[in-house]
Amino acid sequence: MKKVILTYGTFDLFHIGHLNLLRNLKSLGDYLIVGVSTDAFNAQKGKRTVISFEERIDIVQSLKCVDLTLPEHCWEQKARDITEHGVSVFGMGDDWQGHFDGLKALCEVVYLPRTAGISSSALKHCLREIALAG
Ligand code: C2G
Repeated sequence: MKKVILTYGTFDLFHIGHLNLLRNLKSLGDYLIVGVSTDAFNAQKGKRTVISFEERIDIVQSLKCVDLTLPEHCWEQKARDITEHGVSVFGMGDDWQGHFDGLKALCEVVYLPRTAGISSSALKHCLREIALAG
């Protein structure tokens, strides 16, 4: 019986913080499912991405530690995904600490340490600085 792990994210400008999290989540089980936020959902989150959904999900799906990707269309789909895929553990980085404790009724919920010093927002800022410097 495989132990299924589930997480979600935007994964814009994919970086080592994303990879560390996905690797650490995969180490908790045998099968990692990653929901990637669609562009429409990011607009709802108030997040503008540099990389399109199609390219973001393609990058995540290509990772050795990822077994399945699915589009994340809304906040509410998590419970259905957990049930549909027989998820044992739902995990996020600890910047989300406590936000998804309501899912503890369905599966184990873990929040793993974020990788310090890297974020998509910081990368976007660097790109902007480089562009301005010409
Ligand atoms: N992350 C991390 N370390 C970083 C940056 C991000 O561990 N330096 C983690 C975040 O905690 C998150 C995952 O990587 O668990 C994806 O981060 P984002 O792409 O920023 O995802 P977010 O916009 O937080 O969307 O329904 C949940 C949302 O879709 C999460």
